[in-house]
Amino acid sequence: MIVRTLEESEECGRKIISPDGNWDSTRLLLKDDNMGFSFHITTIYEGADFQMHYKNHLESVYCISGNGEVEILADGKKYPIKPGTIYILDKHDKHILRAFSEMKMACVFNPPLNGTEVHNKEGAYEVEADPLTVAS
Ligand code: 9YT
Repeated sequence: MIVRTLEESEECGRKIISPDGNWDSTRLLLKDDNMGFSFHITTIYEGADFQMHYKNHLESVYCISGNGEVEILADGKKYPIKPGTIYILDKHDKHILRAFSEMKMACVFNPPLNGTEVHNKEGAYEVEADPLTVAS
């Protein structure tokens, strides 16, 4: 069994601050834990308004506190986010996240992150090639 606290995870280098100034995220569970998913507590800063496109990952995001909205670019639909809301990006949906107040989110990624990822220009995380599946 693995037991960690948010506080100790923040102090031991698991907290990543996004260079775009929109969020920070403490990655409590990562690829090297071998669970098949990663689990993060993410803070979206008040006023953040940014686009993401997780082409290489599936993500679920549960709102613990704060208010905002998520807009799906394919159809322009906007969904309010408040404590208790989960949004599930099951189709690698290109989306915009807006925080009307600071939001605390619990996020799960499949495949799991290795821990150091920040968004590329497309708002995606790169995936490392799995050495077991690379042809020799
Ligand atoms: C809600 C969201 O996806 N925010 C971006 C950061 C991400 N949750 C992460 O890397 O932990």
